[in-house]
Amino acid sequence: MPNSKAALSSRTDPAHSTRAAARNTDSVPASPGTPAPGDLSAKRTAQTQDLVAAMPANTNKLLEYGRENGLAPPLGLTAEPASRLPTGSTLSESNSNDKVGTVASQGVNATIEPMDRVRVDAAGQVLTTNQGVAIADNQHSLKAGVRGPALLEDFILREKITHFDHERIPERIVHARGSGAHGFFECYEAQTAITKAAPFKQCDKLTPVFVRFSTVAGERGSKDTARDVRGFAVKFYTDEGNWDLVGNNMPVFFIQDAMKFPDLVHAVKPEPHNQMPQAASAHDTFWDFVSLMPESTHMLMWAMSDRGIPRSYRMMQGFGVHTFRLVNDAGDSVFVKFHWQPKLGTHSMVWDEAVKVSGADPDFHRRDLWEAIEAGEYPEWELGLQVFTEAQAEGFSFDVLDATKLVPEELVPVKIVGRMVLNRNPDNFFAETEQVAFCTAHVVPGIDFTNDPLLAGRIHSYVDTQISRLGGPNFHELPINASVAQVHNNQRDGMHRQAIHRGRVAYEPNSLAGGCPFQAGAAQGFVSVARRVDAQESVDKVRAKPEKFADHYSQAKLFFESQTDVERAHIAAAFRFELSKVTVPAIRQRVIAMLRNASEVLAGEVAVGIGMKTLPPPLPSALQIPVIPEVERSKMLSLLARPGDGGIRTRKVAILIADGVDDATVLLVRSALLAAGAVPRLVAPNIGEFVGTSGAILQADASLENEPGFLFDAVVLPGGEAAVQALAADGHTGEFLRDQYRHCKTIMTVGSSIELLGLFDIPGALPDGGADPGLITPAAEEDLVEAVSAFMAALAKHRHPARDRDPPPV
Ligand code: HDE
Repeated sequence: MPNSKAALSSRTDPAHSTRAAARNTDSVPASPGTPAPGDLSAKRTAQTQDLVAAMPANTNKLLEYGRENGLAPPLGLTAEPASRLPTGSTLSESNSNDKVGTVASQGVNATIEPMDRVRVDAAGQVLTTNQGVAIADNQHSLKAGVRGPALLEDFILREKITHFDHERIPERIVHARGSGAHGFFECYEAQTAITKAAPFKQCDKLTPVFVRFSTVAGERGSKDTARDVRGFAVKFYTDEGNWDLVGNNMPVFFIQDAMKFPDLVHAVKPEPHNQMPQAASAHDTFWDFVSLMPESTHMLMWAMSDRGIPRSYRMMQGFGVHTFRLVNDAGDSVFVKFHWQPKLGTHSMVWDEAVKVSGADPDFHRRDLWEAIEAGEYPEWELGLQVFTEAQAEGFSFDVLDATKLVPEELVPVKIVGRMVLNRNPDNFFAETEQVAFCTAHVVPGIDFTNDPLLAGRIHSYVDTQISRLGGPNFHELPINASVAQVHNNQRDGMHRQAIHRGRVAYEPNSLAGGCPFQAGAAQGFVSVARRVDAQESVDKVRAKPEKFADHYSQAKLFFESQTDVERAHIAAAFRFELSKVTVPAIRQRVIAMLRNASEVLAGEVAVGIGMKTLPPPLPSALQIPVIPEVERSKMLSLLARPGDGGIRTRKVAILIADGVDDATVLLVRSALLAAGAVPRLVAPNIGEFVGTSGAILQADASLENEPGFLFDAVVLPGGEAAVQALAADGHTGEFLRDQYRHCKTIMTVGSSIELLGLFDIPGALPDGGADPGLITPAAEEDLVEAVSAFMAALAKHRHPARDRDPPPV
C-alpha cells in the first residue's frame, strides 16, 4: 500500500470529508467544507447552508400583531438560492426519460396549463387498456372453450366493466340538471376607481369564462323546461385567480338565512316517501314550507312569473343576488349588485308550452344552447353593476343584506361595464360541465363579501359539497377547475393528487426553500375588507335578524305591480296551477292568506281559480313599523322591458309541406328566413322527399310526429291544393296549429292553406274582432316578399299576447 506523504494528504483533503458528509441524509459536520468541483451533493449541502443562513430570523413576526398590521400584511420573507440545487427534491432529477420528463420549470405549476394538456383524440389509434396495452379483441370475454365458462383472469374485461361500474359520481344536491359553455368576458372600460378586480383592470381586457346554467330542483336527467329558478354560474379564470359569480336568473331568494336552506331544499325536492313529483314545486311540502316562511313571498312572485319558464338560457337575465363589495387599490369599498343582461332580450315560454316541450324534448334548453354555439350564433350578455355606498344603503327602506330584496333600478341605476360571449361548446360533458365546481368562496382581490347571512352559509357550502361530489379536496386540479393564474402553496396530498411538488419544503415560514412560496402581502394578495355593515351595533353573539328583514311583502307587491296585464295573468295562473296540485286545503288557505299581504287582486284571482269561496284573513305581519317603499313600480322588472335587438336570429320556424306544396313559396320563405339568421325546417307528415307544384324535390327533415308544433317559434303554411288536403287529413296538423295559436306564436298561411285554420277551429281574428297581429294570411297572388317581411317582423315580437286568453279558446 502506498504510504507517501502525498497519498496521505490526498486522503485528508477537506473536500473528501465534505464529500462523505454530503452523502448522508441524517447528520452533517458542524460546518460544511468547500465542495470539490463537480461534487453536486456537497454543493447542495453548502448552498442550502448559505440559503438558510440568509434568513437568520423571521422579521415578519413583528408585523403579525395588532389590528393595523392585520389590515396590511407584509410581503413574505424570501432569499435567493445560489442555484436550483438546494430547493430540489433530489439530485437525480436531471435524469430524464419518456415518462418522467425533465426537471420542473422554475416557479411553474404545470397542472394549470391550458386544457390542451389533457385533451385526447383517438384518430388512427388502436384500442388499449388503461395501462396502454393494445387490445386484440374487444368483442369477447376470455373463456375456457368457445362455450365458456368465462375466466377470472380476464383483466381486460374486468378493467372495462369495473371502470364502467364507477362512471357515475354523486349529482349536485341542487342544480343537478345543467348545461355549460366556454367563452370570454370583455371589459368595456377600466373600473379601477371602484375595483382592482382583474377582469375590470383595463378596457378591452379579455378574461376566459366557463358558464353553467341549470334548474334547481330536478335531478340530473330531468326536463329542462320545469317551472323553476335557473342557475347562472360564471367562473372567471382571471390572471389573479378564479372568481366564481354563482348567481340565478332571479335577483332575490326564498330565504334570508343559510340555516333554512336544507329545509327549503327538502321541501321542494320530490317528497321523500314516494319520490314525487320530479322537478316541480307544485306539491304539498313546498307550499307548506313557503307559506310558513312569508319572506319567500317576493321570490314566489318571480318563480311563478314567466321567468320560471325561460324560452332559452340565452334569453334570461342573471343576477349575483347578494350585495357584494368592490374594493379598489386604496382599499376603499363600495357595495355592488351584479346583473347579466342578454343581448337577445328576455323571453319566456307559456306554461302549456313548457309542459308539452318537456315531453317532446326534455333537453330543450341544452339543445338550444348547444345548437346556437355550433351555428356561430354566440350568446352574449352585458354585465351591469349597481354600485352604491354604505351610507346610501343605510337610507334604504330595506336591508341590502337581505337576499329577499332587490335594489330597484330607479334607486340605483345599472351601469354596463362589459360583455360576456359564449363561443365554445365543451368537448366532453362529464369532464367539463359535470366536473366544474363553482364556489362562492372563490373571489379575487377587488371583490369581497358583505355580511349577508345567506351568503355566509354559501361561502362554506360550495367547497364542502365539492369534496364529496368530486371525491376529495383536490377538485381544484381538475382541468376545468384549474386556475390560469399560478397556484403555489403548501397544501399536499389527498385523493387523486395531480401535482408533483419539487423539493422537501411544505410549510411556511421556511428558509430551506428560500422562503418560497412566500405570502404576497397586502399589495398583491387578497385582504378582506375590514369594515362591517353594522360596525356601530353591539357585537353580542346572537341568532337573530335585523328588524328590516321583517318586511316580507313590500317588494313582492312592487314586483307584482310592475308587471304588464298579461304577465300578471300568468302569475295568477301559475299560483292557481301549483295550488291546485296541493292536496291539503289548509295549505292552499295559508298561501292565499300570505298573498293577500302582497296583492288582494292576485289573492282573489287565485282563490277563484282554486274554488275557494271565502278568503282567509291575511297572515299576521311581522313588521313593527310600516315601511314606506321608495319605489312602487319599476318598469324594468317586467320581462317585456327587454325585447332584445328585434331580430329573429336562431328562431325556429316550421314550414309545413306535403306532396303538391307550393314549392316556389317554400323556397322563397326559406331563403328569406335563412338570410335573416332564423332556422327554417321543412316539416311533413313523415320525413323524406316531397314533390312541389313545379316539380322541385323538397327534403323534409322533420315530421309532424317527431317535431310537434310547440317546439317552433312560428309556422308557415305555404299553400298548394294537394298539400293542403294531405295536411288536413293528418290530425297532427291540427295539434300543431292549435299549439302555435294557443302559445301566441306567429302563423303565416299562403293562399288556400288558410282553410286549415278554419278546419282546425283557429280563430282568424282577436275575440274583439280586431286583427290578430300574429296571423299573416296573404292570398297566393299577393306580393309574397312583403308578406314574408311582415311575417318576420311579427316573429321578432316573439309572441302576440293580445291573443292570450285564460282559458284558451282552442
Ligand atoms: Fe346554491 N348551492 N346554495 N344558491 N347554487 C349549490 O353547490 C347553497 C343559493 C347556485 O352550476 C350547491 O356545487 C346554500 C343562492 C347555483 O354547479 C350547494 C345556499 C343562489 C348553483 C349550494 C344556496 C344559488 C348552486 C349544490 C343558501 C343564487 C349551481 C352543488 C345559503 C345566488 C352551480 C354545488 C353549478 C349550487 C348551496 C343558495 C345559486 C349545495 C347553502 C341564493 C347557480 O353547495
